[in-house]
Amino acid sequence: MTRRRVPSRKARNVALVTMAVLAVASGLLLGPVDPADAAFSNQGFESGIPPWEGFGAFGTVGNLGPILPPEGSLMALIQTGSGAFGDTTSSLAQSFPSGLAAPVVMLVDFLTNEDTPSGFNDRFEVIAFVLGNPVLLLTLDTTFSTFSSASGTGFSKRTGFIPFTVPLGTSSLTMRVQDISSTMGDSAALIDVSPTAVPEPASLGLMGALFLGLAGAAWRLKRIR
Ligand SMILES: [Ca+2]
Ligand SMILES: [Ca+2]
Repeated sequence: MTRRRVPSRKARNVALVTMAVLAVASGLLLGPVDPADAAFSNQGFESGIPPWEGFGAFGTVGNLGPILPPEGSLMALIQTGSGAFGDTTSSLAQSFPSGLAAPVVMLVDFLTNEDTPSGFNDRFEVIAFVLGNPVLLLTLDTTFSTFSSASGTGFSKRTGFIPFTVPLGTSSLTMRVQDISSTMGDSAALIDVSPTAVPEPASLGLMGALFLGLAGAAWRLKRIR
């Protein structure tokens, strides 16, 4: 009498995780990258908007009242007032088909005329596609964020500049500001690149990518159980 040996669940799980990690790592290490497709141009808006793609009300400014660009002499401004799509939404986006070769630290200052908190939960969001998956990198809103006075800016409150990291492997980046429930009290975001970005060692970036691979594999395992 013969018995077919069935791999244990643990062995199958280990194999699945290993395959996921190897797939991510090989894609990063071996995939040919055209530098032009991986380039993140005009990060700090010093040459205006292009190649960023704007939607709604967007532009560059040298200051907003007393607020100056953290880097260079220009920063981007997107807002929910006049010119916004549907009078509610504006965004800036850029894509990098081969994936960013290095992480980039950006800064955003979210400003609003809404009460904080209020039922009109205006928000700013950063959405990236990283290794093919959508990732919400940052949310600021009028309910949960911390604000201080923004006198002289045309807005009543601001968060001050808050950093967020656009990860290695990002293929597209979208930053969006949105009115929620009402178009009366407007909100805006000032955006620039961090002037003091500390280059992340490549090994740390790779670790981050491997972690994403592991997280994805773990999620898959949970699903198939
Ligand atoms: Ca700048
Ligand atoms: Ca609003």
